[in-house]
Amino acid sequence: MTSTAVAHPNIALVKYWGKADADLALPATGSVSMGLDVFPTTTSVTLTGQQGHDAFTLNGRVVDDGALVRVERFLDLVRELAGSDARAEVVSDNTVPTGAGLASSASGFAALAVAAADAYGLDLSARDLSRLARRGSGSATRSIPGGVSVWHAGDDQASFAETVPAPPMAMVVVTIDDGPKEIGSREAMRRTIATSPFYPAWVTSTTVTVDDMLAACAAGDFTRIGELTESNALRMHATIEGAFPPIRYLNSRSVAVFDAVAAMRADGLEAYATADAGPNVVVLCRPEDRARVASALDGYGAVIESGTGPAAHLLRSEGS
Ligand code: 2P0
Repeated sequence: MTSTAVAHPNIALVKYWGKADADLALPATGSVSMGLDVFPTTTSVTLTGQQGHDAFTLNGRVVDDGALVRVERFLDLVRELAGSDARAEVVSDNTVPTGAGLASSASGFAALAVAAADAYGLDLSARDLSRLARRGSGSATRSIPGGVSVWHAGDDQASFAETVPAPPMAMVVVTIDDGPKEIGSREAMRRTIATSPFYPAWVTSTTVTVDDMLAACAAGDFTRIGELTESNALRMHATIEGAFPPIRYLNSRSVAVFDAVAAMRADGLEAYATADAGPNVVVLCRPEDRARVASALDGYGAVIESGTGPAAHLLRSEGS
């Protein structure tokens, strides 16, 4: 039995930064994101029935380090739900630049959740798939639904993501550096919570921003969505920079893109910048402006345009 699923990354308009419960992967606040239609991850899960370990191949290479442990722990959850002890072979093709702050774990664990649930014979709702993906990586919760989605804070049952009404939007991804980041977001979140004096203010302000963002999305107010997006990203980076020892993900070239985007707005081209746990910058714009925004940012890094992406879905389910 082989099940194959595809999922896309998402970029948060209101960021997730910090857990309320690490074991259950419950976030300290809600978050809102737009799913991309570029950089898909395609993952196949085949039950081998063998004892011992699961096997994991990523982009043609056998993985035997911490990433395998993370996949095995995730599959343990699926096995528990399915009442199975069968081991699995996971083969994944991830077109996101791994570790570059573009949430490769989001599409990765969303595709794995859909494929593994099918392979183990679980018939999960979209909500329960989202809750399952959450246990692999927080941001994967939001890669289960398509379009613009909200990931609710709450307990294990209530913390899932779902699509919300929003106006048509596009993003331009400016990849400044596709190498692995110096400090992963999981560790960086822990350090931020433990040492940044700004963290409590991040939690209270982001809780308000989630509601403001959902209202702006429902109203189709692109300008407000953009303003909230850029402000929330800068607040997240300020909070992270307040950690000790400090963590700084944005470099001078990232800041130059934020400046270029501000200059676009001054020229009447509405665009807003955001950035995750790495130096790359993602620019939110109206769909009709994406080519102009992309050409204005050519030269700052590798530029890729994206529309709003689909929900994670099963591609094939083949019996052996
Ligand atoms: C986000 N990020 O909302 C935020 C903004 C990065 C910056 O979610 O520990 O890989 O697996 O739950 O999902 C990256 O964190 O962390 C992330 P875990 P994850 O997209």
